[in-house]
Amino acid sequence: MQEHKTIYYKDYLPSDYTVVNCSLEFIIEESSTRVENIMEIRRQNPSAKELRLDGEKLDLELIWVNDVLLDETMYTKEENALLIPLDTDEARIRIINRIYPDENTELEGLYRSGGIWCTQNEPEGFRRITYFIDRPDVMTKFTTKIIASKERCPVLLSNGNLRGTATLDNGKHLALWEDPIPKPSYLFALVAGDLGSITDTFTTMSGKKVDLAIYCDRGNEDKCHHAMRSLKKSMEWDEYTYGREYDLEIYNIVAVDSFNMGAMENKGLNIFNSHYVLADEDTATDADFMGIESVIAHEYFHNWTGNRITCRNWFELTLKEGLTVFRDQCFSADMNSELTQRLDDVRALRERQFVEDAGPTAHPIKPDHYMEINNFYTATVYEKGAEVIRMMYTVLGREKFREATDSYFEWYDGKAVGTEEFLKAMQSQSPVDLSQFKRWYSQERTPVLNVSSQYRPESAELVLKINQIIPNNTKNHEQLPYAMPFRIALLAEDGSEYPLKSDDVTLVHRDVVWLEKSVHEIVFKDISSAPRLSLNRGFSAPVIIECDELDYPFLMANDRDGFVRYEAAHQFGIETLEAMMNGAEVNEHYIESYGAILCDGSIEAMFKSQILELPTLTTLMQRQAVIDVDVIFNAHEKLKQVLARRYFSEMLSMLEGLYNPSNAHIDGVSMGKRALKNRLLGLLMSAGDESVNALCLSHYHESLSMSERLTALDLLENYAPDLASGALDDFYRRYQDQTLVMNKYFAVCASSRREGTMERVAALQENSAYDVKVPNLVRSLIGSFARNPVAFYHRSGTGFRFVAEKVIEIDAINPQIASGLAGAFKNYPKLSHEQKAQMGIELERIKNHPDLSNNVYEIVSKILE
Ligand code: 0A1
Ligand code: ZN
Repeated sequence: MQEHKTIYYKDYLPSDYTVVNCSLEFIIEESSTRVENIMEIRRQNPSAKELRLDGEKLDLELIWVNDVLLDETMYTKEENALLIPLDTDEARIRIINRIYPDENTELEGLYRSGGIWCTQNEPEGFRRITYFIDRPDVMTKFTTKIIASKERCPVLLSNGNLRGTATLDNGKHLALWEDPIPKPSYLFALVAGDLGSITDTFTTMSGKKVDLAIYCDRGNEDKCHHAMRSLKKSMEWDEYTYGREYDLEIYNIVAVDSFNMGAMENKGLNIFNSHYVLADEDTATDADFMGIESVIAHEYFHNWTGNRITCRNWFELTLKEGLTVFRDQCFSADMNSELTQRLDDVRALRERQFVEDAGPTAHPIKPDHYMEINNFYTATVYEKGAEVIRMMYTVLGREKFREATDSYFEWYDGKAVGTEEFLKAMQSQSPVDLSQFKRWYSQERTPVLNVSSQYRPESAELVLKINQIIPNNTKNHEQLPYAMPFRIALLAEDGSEYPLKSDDVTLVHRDVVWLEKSVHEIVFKDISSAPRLSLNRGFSAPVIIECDELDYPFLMANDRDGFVRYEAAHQFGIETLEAMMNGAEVNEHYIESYGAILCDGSIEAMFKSQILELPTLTTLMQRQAVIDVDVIFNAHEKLKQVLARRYFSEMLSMLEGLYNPSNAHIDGVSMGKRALKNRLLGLLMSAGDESVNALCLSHYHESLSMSERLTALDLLENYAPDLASGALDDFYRRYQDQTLVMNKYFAVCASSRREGTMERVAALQENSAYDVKVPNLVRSLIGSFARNPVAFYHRSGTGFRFVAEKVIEIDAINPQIASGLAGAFKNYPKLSHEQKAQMGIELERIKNHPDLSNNVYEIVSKILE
């Protein structure tokens, strides 16, 4: 059995040595790559006597220290390190080692994706390329020489600016890259291969010209234009919004098919999962187009928040990720609709992060220990991290926030820092003391605000009582109340807002109260009649609200805050469904309020489609003390049916009005129409009407946009299986050669709520379009199955067994993907006795598997704790 070590934040010490310059030479050959690494080392701790270099899976050939070749007695080689005695303040280390990119199935370090050599070094992949002090607080100037066959690899890329190329003997050529800006090794990148590209230029605000290029597999160049447009918009936005200018002569993006995550912000050479680059109207959904825009922006924004100012250690990951997610969310809001973006972000947060925060793998946005840092690229570090930044933005307001970020960039440019430094910059402009606010960084789980009110007509006062309920952490220790901005309104009969006047609380803005105490009793004055409560407007704090006084129909119809309107419908839906789960009939008031939204011609299509979405199975599961998927699923289907039957003709005629088979435009209005059309079709299909099934089939065939075609396919699969098989065959035939579309095909099959899904998923593993070594395909087929509650929680227990087998099988290939999949078991503590026993057996089986990775071990042992 392997030893699984825990690393603690409290043990952090600065590095004894640093690497000032690193000059790398790669000779790329078919079966292996030779790496020559010359480092200028400087001692930082005067009492240090031994240099420790990280290195994993490296074939060491030769080492020199200050030009003296070392023999094996002069250094110590451990499994993952090289120890060299070194008692000088400066030294030159030269190392030659060999690596094997074709054997690298973990996709960390240098590996081959298709025929392309590429790298992924965050967080600790560089040590699989050469020996190095592989930690983010060691910032180095890199130069990179790449030598490879000119025919196999006409394109040779690395970070920074291109300093020269040359043709060599034996059909080889070389490229020399120099990155003038010191960076941690996790931002190092290299790409070599035969790639197509599109190019463009961008002129920065100070007039410097930047050459832009996007590289992809030959033949896909036409699918890169949306990504290029997104890149240019991002560059402009960061100049305008944050005053941040790009700092190199070149910005390259490369799309590869095998990638563990979405994309990577390597300095001047981003490497992307092709899913977040390639798109055209025929093959990409609206969500794909939006995803590309936001991920391109995210990686670009990292140039300042992550690369120039980086993290002192990996516990500080949210410093760059929370901030960069916040920046990309604001960018997308500015490019599209602010409200739509906010609702999507809140929805994603609650579906993924709230679930994580409520389960056994919960952790603070700044964790204080980890076994495997790769397990901490989570919804908590990213999305909750972004909400924490957003709260500060809300408190400071746009202008002061900008001043604070200006200071942050000025004070810490070129440094590796932590969240404390960011908070210092925020505090410099904050109207309130942020000391207590810092608890958001160190505590875990989602706080609940219990809100009640009392109206005093005689004094025209409203007393608002807000009680923070702070859950214990995963170790069952008590936690302390948070400070947060809480945006509220007290609404009069016509939806207008009473001005908020109170001596009991700090109003950081007109409509934002600053909560700090576990209990607040706030008296609002001059309220002439009993108001309606409008709470947590815009989702100003990432909390759960409990309040039994909310007038849902009123808020749905009258609130001027789009989030509260949406939220009223959402909560009303939850209450209706939960009552049905307990045997009640459908709430007639809900049906009426739903109909009012449906038939309101003044509501913009995208917003309407968002409001009309019923609470998801995941949302409902999360609220149950003991999870019972069947009960939820049945209530959900029944409610859809009731709504569809009640508003059948309205929905049908609205659907027809939205249907335009020739419209495949990628703009907000068209996307909104498609979203609403898909929502209505989804409701109508649950009614079980033959004519709607036929209509769905015709939508499948006639739609020109992938969003519509895919929705129709999914609905046929779930509601009209007789028609589905022909449509699935058609889809497969059309797109079998396009791996990005095959991901969608596998996802539809694996998300099916019909009986027999597991058997079909098992069989699809043999399909020629499937490859267990390609993460996107695994996520689409196996990951979608594990996220399909109806199939995964099947009473037979076979869903648990199947996913456990896959976790073990995939762990031997790619531990990061395997541990992601193992997260599917995180509802273990909330299962019924019988299902818990079934899942427990599978979790034990995984945990006891010999040679299990740290990645999977950490997740499974937390779940079993
Ligand atoms: N920094 C990237 C995310 C990323 C992290 C790890 C990876 O491989 C192990 C890849 C990408 C981002 O935030 O986009
Ligand atoms: Zn990021």
